[in-house]
Amino acid sequence: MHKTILFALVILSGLSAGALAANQVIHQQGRVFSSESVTIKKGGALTFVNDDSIPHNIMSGTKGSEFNLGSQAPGMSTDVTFKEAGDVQVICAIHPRMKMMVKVTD
Ligand SMILES: [Cu+2]
Repeated sequence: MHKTILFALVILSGLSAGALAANQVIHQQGRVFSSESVTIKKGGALTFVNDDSIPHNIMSGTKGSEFNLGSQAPGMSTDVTFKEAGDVQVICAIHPRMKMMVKVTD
């Protein structure tokens, strides 16, 4: 009896921790990002998903927050952590019209 209750508590707490840690998800579909602008806390991460049938190449040249994921195949999902506060311009190196802003707050 006691063991059963403990087991249930472990499962419940595991689920709620997972829900709290869930990243905002940015989709790439029709060669656009699903959001033009998102706000996250410093140290937080976004999950970028490629829903297109072509590769994308997400990157940023914003000073202090530079990154380049390289070619992201269709169906792939990649997390990017933002460690510096400020506005980070995120683009696709393949499709110049794909742009979004990540506002990273302290
Ligand atoms: Cu692209």
